[in-house]
Amino acid sequence: MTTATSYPILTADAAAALINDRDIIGFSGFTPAGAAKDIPTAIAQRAIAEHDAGRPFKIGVVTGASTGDSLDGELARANAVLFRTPYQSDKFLRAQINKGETCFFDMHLSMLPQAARYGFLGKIKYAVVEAAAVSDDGEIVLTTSVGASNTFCHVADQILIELNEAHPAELSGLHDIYEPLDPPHRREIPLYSCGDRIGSPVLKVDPKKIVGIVKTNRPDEVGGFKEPDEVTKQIGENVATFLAGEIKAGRIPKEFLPIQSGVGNIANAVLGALGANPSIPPFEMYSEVIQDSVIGLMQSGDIKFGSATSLTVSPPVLAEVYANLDFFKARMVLRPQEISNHPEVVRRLGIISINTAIEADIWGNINSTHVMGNNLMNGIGGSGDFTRNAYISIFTCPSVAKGGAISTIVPMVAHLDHSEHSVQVLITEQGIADLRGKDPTERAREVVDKCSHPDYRKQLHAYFDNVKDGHTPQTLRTAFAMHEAFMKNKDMRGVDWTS
Ligand code: 0RQ
Repeated sequence: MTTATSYPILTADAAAALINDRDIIGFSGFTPAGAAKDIPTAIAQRAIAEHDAGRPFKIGVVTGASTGDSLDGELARANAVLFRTPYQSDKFLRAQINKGETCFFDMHLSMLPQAARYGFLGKIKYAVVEAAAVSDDGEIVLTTSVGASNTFCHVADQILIELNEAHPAELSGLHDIYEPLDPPHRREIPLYSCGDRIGSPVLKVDPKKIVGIVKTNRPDEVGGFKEPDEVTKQIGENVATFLAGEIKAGRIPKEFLPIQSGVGNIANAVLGALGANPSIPPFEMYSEVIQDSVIGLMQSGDIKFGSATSLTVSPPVLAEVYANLDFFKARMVLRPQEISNHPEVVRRLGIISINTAIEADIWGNINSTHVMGNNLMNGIGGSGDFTRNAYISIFTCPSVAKGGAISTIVPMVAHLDHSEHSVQVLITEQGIADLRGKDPTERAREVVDKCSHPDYRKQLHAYFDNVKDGHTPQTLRTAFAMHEAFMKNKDMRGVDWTS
C-alpha cells in the first residue's frame, strides 16, 4: 500500500478543535489495544479549557470495549464524558460511573456495532481510528484491534486517523474486515472454522470522509498480568482436568473444540494451565482477546491458531510478535467484534467458553459486573456473547475474595449477568461443579460441596438444606443475608439464617 499524501496533516489539538460539546464519537480500541490516544487526550484538554471558560463540554464516548488511560482516563479526569458504552475498566471513569456522574450502558460487545448502525446510540459524528497505514483511496490498515472501528467509520459523518508509527505497516494481512448487512437483508456469516477469512485485509472507507491525519508514535497502554499464584494456578488446573475428562468421556471430540477465554489474571492463568496439560491436544482459539499467555503457547505449538478482535499483549510480548510477524500472521486473525463474538458463529463452531465471575450463586446464576450489587467493576463485555451460545460454558473464580471475608458463592447473586440457563460448569480452586442435567437443589449441593470455600460450606448448606418450598428452595427474606453481613461487619462469615 502506498502511504497517503492527500489528507491534511493535523496536530492533535487541531483535530480536537473540530469536536463540539455533546458530539458522539466512535473511538478505535478494544481493550487498550489499538485505542486512539493523542486525539482523546487533546479532547480532554479542550474540555478542561472550555470548562475553565465557563462553557459546557462533554462528549458521548463509544468504543469497541475498554481502552487505555489516554482515552478513558484522560476524558474521565477532565469530566468530559457525557455517556460511555459498551465496556470500561478505567478506575477514574469507574468512580464517576459509580457516583452517578457519568451514564454507562453495559452492552454485549457483539451487539454494539449493530446498535451503532441501527441508530440506537444516537448519531456518531466522528470516527477516531488508530491506523498503521492509510492510502489515498481510503484503505486503512488497522493496528492491534479491529473492535468496532469498521462500523464507526461507516456510520460517522467524518473520520480522523491517528497514524501510529509504533505499529508496522506490515501488519497488513492480519485483519479480516467483514460487516453483515442489516435485517431484512442479512445472510449467514460464512465462517466455518477459526482460520477462515471472509472479508478484506484492509478497512475500506470513503476517502472524502477522512478530514485529517494526526501522526504519532505511542505504544499500546496494556499493563502486564499478575504472575499466577497458588489459587489461580489451581483454578487453571481444575479447568484442564475438567476438559481432559470431557475428552475421555467422549463429550468433546478428540481433535478438541475452539476455546474462548475472557481477560484478566485468572483467564491468563487458565490458558497457561491448558497449554501445560498433556491430555489437552494443541487447540485453536475463537475468542475476543489474544493475551500474553497465548503468544507463548503459539510458540510452543500448544495453540495452533487464534481468531480474536484484539491483540492485547504487554509491550515486551508485542515486541516479540512484531519481531516474528510472519510466524504470528500465519497463526492469527483479527476480526470486527461483531464477528469474533457473533452468537451464530459461536454456536456453529462449538466454542468452549471460559469466563470469570465476580460471584456465583448456588443455583448457577453469575454476577460478572457489580460488586455487592451496586458498584460496577468493568462490564459484561463479551462474556454473554460466548456463554449463552457455547458448546460448554464455564465460569471460574476464586472461592473467596478480600482475604476470605467475601464468599464468591452466595445464596443469590446481587446482580445477574448470566442466568442458570446459560451456565453449565462452575470452577474454583476448590473444585469443579458440573451443573448439566441437574435440578436446582442438585445444583446447589454440587456448587456448595465442590466450589465453595470450607469456611462457608456449612453456612451455605444451612441456607437451603431444610427449605422444602418450591422447585428452587430460595428464601427471599434471607437471600442477601451474606451480602448484608459484609456491608455491616465487613465479613460474610457466621450468618445466622434464622434471625
Ligand atoms: O480486586 O484487585 O482490588 O483485589 O475484583 O479480581 O480475582 O483479580 O480477577 O482480574 O480475572 O477479574 C470478573 C472483574 C475478574 C473480570 C472480573 C475483586 C478482586 C479484585 C479482580 P482487587 P481478580 P480478574 C472478555 C470477557 C467481566 C467481563 C468479561 C471481568 C478484582 O473477569 O471484568 O468476562 N469480567 N469479559 O478482589 C468483591 C467479590 C469479588 C471482588 C472479585 N465477590 N466481591 N470484590 N473481586 N470478586 C473480556 C472483554 O469483554 C473485553
